[in-house]
Amino acid sequence: MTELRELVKSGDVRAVARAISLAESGGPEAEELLAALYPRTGRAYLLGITGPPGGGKSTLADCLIAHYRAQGLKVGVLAVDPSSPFSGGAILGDRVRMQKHATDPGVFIRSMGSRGHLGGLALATADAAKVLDAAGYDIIIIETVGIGQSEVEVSGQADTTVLVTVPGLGDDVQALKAGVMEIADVYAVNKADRDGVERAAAEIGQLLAVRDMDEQTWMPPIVQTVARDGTGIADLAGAVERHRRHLAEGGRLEARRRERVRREVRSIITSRLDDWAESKLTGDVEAREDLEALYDKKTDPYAVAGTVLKELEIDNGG
Ligand SMILES: Nc1nc2c(ncn2[C@@H]2O[C@H](COP(=O)(O)OP(=O)(O)O)[C@@H](O)[C@H]2O)c(=O)[nH]1
Ligand SMILES: [Mg+2]
Repeated sequence: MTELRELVKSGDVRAVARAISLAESGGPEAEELLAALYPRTGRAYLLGITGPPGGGKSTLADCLIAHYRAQGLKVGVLAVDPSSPFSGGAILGDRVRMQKHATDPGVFIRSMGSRGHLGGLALATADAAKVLDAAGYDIIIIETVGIGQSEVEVSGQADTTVLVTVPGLGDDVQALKAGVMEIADVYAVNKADRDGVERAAAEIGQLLAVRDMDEQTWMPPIVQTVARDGTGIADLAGAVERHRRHLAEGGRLEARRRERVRREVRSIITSRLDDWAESKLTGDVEAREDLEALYDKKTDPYAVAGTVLKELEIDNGG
């Protein structure tokens, strides 16, 4: 374990891969490793790329890898797909899209699929990012599919989040409005080689214009890109850089990171509580008796939950 930790710190690629696998499976060894690495984290910049499937997130990530590599920065990529258990088609696609960097020692690409519940994936992603951070990667790109509310949890893990849209989504802009828009710091209207790019950009602009603003509020830039040929990538990276500088002022980055790690603690607690509740209801003799009584309508769900929760000194909802 000590050896693995030292190898990760030295940036050893195979150790990084092993550490991420360990973090994914969880357990005491993983926690020990992550605890040892935690003080070394905080140097990397976390860049989230989210948006609907097929929007060009992986292709954009590929362009950004090239951009940052040209500046001599080490880049880690976590391609997260909640719908793919490990080696699903989308993840395979991500790999292919970033293939040309596969042999570059300054680039580490990892796919993360759903194991169990989404909260678990979000935690595993955060932990994988910490491993990469401690290993000395300067920029960590986290690609997530962001279409519903639940994905916000995963994409909320970045310092700067780029929301990728494409022309002709139409109604999807309304869906974006519902939740994902809140988390976007930069908009990339990708596939700008297609018709309707101006309209798509204007629609986002209109949605942004109705928000409450003051001088302190960050106005998310809207950048047009063609990830296929790299058009607009410098603009995109420039927009990310401006946001980064905005966060650096007045302790905003620090505040954002504090909130993130606080939420992380909360999801660790929530996920443990969930496991605990499940094991209580399946293993505890009294709880099972209560459940039988519940099935016979002799008690009610709140009463059963209340009895179980007494052990944790958690009151009823009132
Ligand atoms: N026409 C066009 N196609 C693109 C562009 N960017 C990506 N694509 C294509 O869109 C498809 C999906 O891209 P991908 O990066 O896998 O999307 P992801 O699912 O969001 O990661 C691929 O066939 C890409 O080649 C672009 O700017 N213009
Ligand atoms: Mg992808």
